[in-house]
Amino acid sequence: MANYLQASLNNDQLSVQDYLRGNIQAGVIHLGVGAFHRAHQAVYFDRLLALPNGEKWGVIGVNIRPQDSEYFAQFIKQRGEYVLKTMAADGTTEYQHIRSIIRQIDGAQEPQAVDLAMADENIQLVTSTVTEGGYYLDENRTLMLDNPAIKADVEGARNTLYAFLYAGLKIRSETSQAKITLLCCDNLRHNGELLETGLMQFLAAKKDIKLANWVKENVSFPCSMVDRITPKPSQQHIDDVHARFALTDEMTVMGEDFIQWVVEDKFAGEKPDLDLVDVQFVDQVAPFEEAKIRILNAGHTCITYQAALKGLTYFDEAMRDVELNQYFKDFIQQDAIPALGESIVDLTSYADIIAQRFSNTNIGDTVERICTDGYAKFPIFVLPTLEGIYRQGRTPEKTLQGIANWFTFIQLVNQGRLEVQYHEPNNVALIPFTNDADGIKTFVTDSFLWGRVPSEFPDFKMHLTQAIYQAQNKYAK
Ligand code: CS2
Repeated sequence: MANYLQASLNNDQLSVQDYLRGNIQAGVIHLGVGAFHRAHQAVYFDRLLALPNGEKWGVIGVNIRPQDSEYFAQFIKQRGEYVLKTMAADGTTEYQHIRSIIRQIDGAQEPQAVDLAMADENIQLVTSTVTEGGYYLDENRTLMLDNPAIKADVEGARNTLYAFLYAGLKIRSETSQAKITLLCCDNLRHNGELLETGLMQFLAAKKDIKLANWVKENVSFPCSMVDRITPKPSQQHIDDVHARFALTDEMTVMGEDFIQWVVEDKFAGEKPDLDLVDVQFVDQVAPFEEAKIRILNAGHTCITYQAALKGLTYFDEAMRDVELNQYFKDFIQQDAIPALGESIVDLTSYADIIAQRFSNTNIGDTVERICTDGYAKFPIFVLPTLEGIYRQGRTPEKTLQGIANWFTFIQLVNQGRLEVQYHEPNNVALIPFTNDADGIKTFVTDSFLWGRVPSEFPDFKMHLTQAIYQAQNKYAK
């Protein structure tokens, strides 16, 4: 394989941050090295490493899922180096050689190596992207102790991030004692608080009071909002990188040019100077995360199943579809923004920017990617808008439409009537919805999805049922 550094030095299209990789020390562990991490947090750290005193913030990238071991082996083979391509709506394209993940550990194969790394007092920060469903909390923020993965982890297995945090922090508490920050980077509201409550419940289930007390004293859990649309890298993209730079890079990623990271200023360990590379440290992340989750993520979620039902492949096609474009505007203006209420974020301008980002024809983000994991996404992204509008005494028509289209999508996928692949880690939870006799009834009363709405607003069940009939008439005849 061609040498990355040579490629970037020889080809002025491939930019590289100015630091000697050999001088970099690890200060961060990241759990869950998917495409999003490689296009987001790893990029910020890559920039930080090039600044004076930045060299102690190298990242140790950790895989925690056995099913990703093969993929991760390739990342190890590439020594954690890869090319990031970013594409602006006006067609401006950049290629960057990212080198911040200086060490790679496959935790699914070598869990003890992760524990030792976490015990190292030079590690100040553990970041995580393990998907919204990867925290195993129910609608009451209760850890799903009956879930087989969590159950096994309480007994000593290594399925979830909790098992890794438990084992690593245990050694750290017994050896170095140094404080540490656990920074959740998944799209969950109050994500830091959720990670904290999940971990504390896990420690309670392990009956490890000593470690729980240590965590209370020595660990902080800031909230954060992360943003960059990161499509799944296509084969065409991999081929492009190969042709351009003579690199066989199977870990290359692509994303839009926009990037944002807002972090609550609450570090127990040393705080990296990420503000020097445009990370926003704030006292309250909530207004930023609410705006992002309810406009961007919910916008994606409410449109994508309709786009799939219409047979569209790319998300920007949905934004060019007259009906869906209008739907997005209506959903934002009638439901999402009114439910958000007062905000320090200028919500109208924010939504305009999101509309432009969604319309970027150069990123090739797929409807299929955004359809993934609907069961975990609706309660996080969409439920607050649903509830907020009912609370204002109105009917959230556009939100109901988005939900109804998801239901119809589930049915058609189940009947094998849609081309698109549905990647749904919670497939089991959807089975009752596909039952002809009472599928709709089960769906409209599901408390994981709709929280208190069915009981507090009895009309909801009828409204959603009607919206489902309409969607079925349109798409499922
Ligand atoms: C998308 C996100 O799949 C989804 O739910 O809304 O992956 C979205 O692209 C990112 O959160 C953008 O930061």
